[in-house]
Amino acid sequence: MKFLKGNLIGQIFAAFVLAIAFGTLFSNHTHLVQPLGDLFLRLIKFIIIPLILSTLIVGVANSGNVKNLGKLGGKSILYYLSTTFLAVSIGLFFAFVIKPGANLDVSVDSGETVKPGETEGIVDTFLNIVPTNPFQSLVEGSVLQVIFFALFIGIAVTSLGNKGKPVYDFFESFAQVMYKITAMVMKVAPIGVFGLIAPVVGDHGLSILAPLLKIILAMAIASILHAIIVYSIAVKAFANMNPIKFFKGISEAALVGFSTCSSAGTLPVTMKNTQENLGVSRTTSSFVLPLGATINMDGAAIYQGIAVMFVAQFYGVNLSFMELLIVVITATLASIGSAGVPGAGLVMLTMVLASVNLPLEGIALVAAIDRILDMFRTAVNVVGDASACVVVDSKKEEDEKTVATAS
Ligand code: DAS
Repeated sequence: MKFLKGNLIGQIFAAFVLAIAFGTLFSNHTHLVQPLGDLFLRLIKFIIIPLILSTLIVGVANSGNVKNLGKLGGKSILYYLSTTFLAVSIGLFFAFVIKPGANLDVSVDSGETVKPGETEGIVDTFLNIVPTNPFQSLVEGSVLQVIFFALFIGIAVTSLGNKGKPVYDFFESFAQVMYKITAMVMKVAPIGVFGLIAPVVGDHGLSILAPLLKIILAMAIASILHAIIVYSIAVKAFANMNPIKFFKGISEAALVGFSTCSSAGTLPVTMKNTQENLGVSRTTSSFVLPLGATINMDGAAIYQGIAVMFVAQFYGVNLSFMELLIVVITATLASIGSAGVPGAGLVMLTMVLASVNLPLEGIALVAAIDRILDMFRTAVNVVGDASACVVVDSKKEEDEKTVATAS
């Protein structure tokens, strides 16, 4: 047990194993440990808004000018759309190969049809970024509006020069306080992970899982291969980073995302990992990560591809190439309008199924195991956001180097 001392990743893995054992042996009593998981989730959520606000103001003030920020945002969104497009395609491919929905012996309980979810349209998503009352955005925890608010404060602080320095100094020390709190909260992560995972194991006995094991398998394989192939190539090609260093560096956040099913809730850990383990600048991580946690969902996109094929196979529908293309485009765009919270992917699925006229009742087939599929979705979303950070941060340095040598 000595090797676990100070080894947070080891402790979290141990918590996973214990949770699976506890959930299997005491499936009727796992609700007793649920509060431990809920408490941990609340602890990391309370950090999000003050951490994003303080680090982004300081980061933007350090970045120097609006042009830099525009380039940062543009590169981030281009990277997000490219990897999400790839993710849906990979999901469709594995569902076609594994055929999780073919010859499935389960009945659709039509009474359980999931209410069609609404994710914001693209225009509304971008319009809603502008806060009408920044203090309300802070209170309500609207991540994109807080980003917008922090961008303007950071730019104004820079343009004020010495007059803005007191504001800069305040938020600089506030950011340090928030990083310290994040580190303190992470010390209880293993207990939180145990309290989050045990009830899921207890609730999902083999009777529920057995008929749907193929879709869980398809989701797991597609998620792992998407992360290994796409993100390894991206961090190596654009940042010349060793993929092993990348995955090791982001493993804490991936595990927290897997346990909490909330990439927004995992933000403090993702920011901590990308800065401390992957050398990403605070400017990039405090801008790219909150943006990514809201509009970049590669894991959810993989899930769309798999779930649409699953439902089509279950109902014996053969999707045409054009319909598959519509799925890829719809899922890529829908991911922009969904928040990084539990179940976001299921909400997106209603839109993607409707786009190719597949019965929404098919959602009831996967709703029962959505929490397990969401674990894989969220872990990929978190790692995908971190890979965007590494890629965009390195490109930024290269551009700065180019400018420096040119001048
Ligand atoms: N749980 C979502 C997230 O936090 C992912 C999803 O539901 O698709 O990223």
